[in-house]
Amino acid sequence: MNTCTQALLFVLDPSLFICTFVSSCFPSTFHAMGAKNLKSWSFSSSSSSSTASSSSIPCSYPPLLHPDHSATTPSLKRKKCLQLLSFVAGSAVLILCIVALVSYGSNSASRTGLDGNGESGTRRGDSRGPAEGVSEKSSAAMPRSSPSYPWTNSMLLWQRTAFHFQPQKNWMNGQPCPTYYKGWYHLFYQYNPDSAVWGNITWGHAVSRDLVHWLYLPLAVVPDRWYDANGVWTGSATTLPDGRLVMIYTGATMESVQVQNLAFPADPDDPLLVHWVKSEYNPVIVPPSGIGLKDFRDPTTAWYVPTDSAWRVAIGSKNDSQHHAGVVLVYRTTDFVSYELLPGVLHSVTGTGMWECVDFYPVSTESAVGLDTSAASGPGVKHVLKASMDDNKHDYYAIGTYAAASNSWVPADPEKDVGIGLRYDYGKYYASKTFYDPVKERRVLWGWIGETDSERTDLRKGWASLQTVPRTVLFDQKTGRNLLQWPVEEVESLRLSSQEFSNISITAGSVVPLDIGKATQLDIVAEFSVDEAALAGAIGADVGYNCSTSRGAAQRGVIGPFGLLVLADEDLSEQTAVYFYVARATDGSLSTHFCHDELRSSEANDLAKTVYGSLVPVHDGETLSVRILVDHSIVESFAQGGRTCITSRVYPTKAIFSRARLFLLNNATGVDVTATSVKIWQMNSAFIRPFYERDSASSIRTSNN
Ligand code: DQQ
Repeated sequence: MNTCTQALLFVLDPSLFICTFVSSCFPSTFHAMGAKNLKSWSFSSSSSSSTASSSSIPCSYPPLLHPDHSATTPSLKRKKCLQLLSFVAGSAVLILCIVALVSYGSNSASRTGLDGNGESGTRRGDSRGPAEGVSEKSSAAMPRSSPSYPWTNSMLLWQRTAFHFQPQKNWMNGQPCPTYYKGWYHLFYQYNPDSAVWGNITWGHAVSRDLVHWLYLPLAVVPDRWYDANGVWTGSATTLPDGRLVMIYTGATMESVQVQNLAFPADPDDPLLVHWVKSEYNPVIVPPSGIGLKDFRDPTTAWYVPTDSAWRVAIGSKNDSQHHAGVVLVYRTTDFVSYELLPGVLHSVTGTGMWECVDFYPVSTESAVGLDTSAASGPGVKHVLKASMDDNKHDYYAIGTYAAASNSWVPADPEKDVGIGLRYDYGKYYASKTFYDPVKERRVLWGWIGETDSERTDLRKGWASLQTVPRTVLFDQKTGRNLLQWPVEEVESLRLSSQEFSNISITAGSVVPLDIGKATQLDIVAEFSVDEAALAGAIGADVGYNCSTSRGAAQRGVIGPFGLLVLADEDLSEQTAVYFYVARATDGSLSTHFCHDELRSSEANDLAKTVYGSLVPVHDGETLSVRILVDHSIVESFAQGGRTCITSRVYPTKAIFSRARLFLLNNATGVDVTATSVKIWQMNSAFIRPFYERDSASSIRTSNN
């Protein structure tokens, strides 16, 4: 950091200045402090070879934050620092004068309601989410004063994914609005056309024949009326029995009141649905009495109730006068223009706060097919209620029984109610949404992967956020208690060459490099078995274990962690661990945890890095299995056929391009583990690009269509 930059930093943020100053003057002290909790274990530098061989774990670990990138020696740096200190002291008076002048100028600008760009409101480039009722980016774990990491352009470029949907540029957030119409899958997404931070929310639009390759279309619905002037927010598509499509979306009015509006395709014969018209009746629903004007958003896909000859639409909210309860209101309509609020609420859970992006759909408990949203409840059918918790930014679901007559839904297990029980994904994942795919008779789930870096880095790289790969959702008939999520089968069309390893022994406290060449776009399916005799002896092992409160893969237990290290560099200074951790209670029962550890995923320090995870049910006779999709900066994992899923957004700085490696890991103290089978496919890139006229001639049609 040069002298001018440091002086400017001193003016803008004294605490950040001190932090940066100390770190650059006394790097070893600073980095030891910062890295203290990160480096309790490590793997030796092991070169990958064509035959997998294990290496043992040495006791030392190079600090992740070691300033390798600095070419200046410490003594020279100290001298420079003293010079800098004199410079800063001497300039302080002058700077304070400048600050006073700047501050006077900006105050007078705000007095006129204009900022430096002559626009009202917040500065261009700043997120307006919290002020407008959505806190869309939560990197709370990231210290506000983290010094900026010296990102290079190639590091940032590498982060762009190859087969996850993301817009060409700028900000995208949840909840997406997916649907199927006349041969095309459509994805409408919350999009800021102007910047890589939240604001100006508009519906971006892309279409696909196969949920893998996507074509960007022009913006679909833009904020141009008083009832959506502050944003065309989340909505849902409903397909009527005659094939017509109705969109209901939340508009944030000029006063930031959340109202529900209607939009229709301008030309129903256009399968691409390029043009949209808004209803002359908008807004069709306004917040009812007792509901906060900023707590009423994200209408669901409507479902038809034959006994009532009417449609129903659910909307999420909260009730602070009832112990901060998250609630779901239900409206009845016959024409989608006039709506009647049904008495009571579909469901509510105290203490959970605002429920965003509610989703409500049936699942078959008897067959492996998806159900249309209007499928009736009854034998063999349960209903899933999912809500995105605005308070903690996690998507929770529960499976229960729906009674249309009484407008109620009851969870099968009240202990695992919405907001306090199961989550779709235990990683960086929020504001998801399903749709019913009539072609393949399946329910498909989309989820939003936010960023955990700084907004300044998002602005620099020019984009922020992605969607997960679309996942099929089924009821888990084996456990009867949870859903199963799995990448849609079309993702497999991207599989290229594969390599297979079998029966690799990973002794306790070792890593095994897997020599697979490029390791940035992968589909991995791995199975593990644990030494039975050792397992039987591990009574009372790690009973209170919890991934997210642990120290990640560094925390050694008797029967875990073991699994894989993805996006790792050769000497393992960067690595994202995907692993199991087994605990055995004193009564002999086993509980298996499935976790992601991001703590060593990047040398960069201006990021939130988390240990994610939860329990995963494992039935007798099942091996421990995981599927992992690695796509540059995204790691999406599905344990035990998709019972527990975790998504990580990571930001490696060294484990990138051809330097990314893959390893097997066993950091348990008490058991040897066998990777009974590891199959790894290199993944092709998907075509995700603008739509050209020639595309209508089905140039990217797949054999599925
Ligand atoms: N984002 C939308 C809201 C929704 C939130 C606004 C979820 O409709 O509640 O961009 O991230």
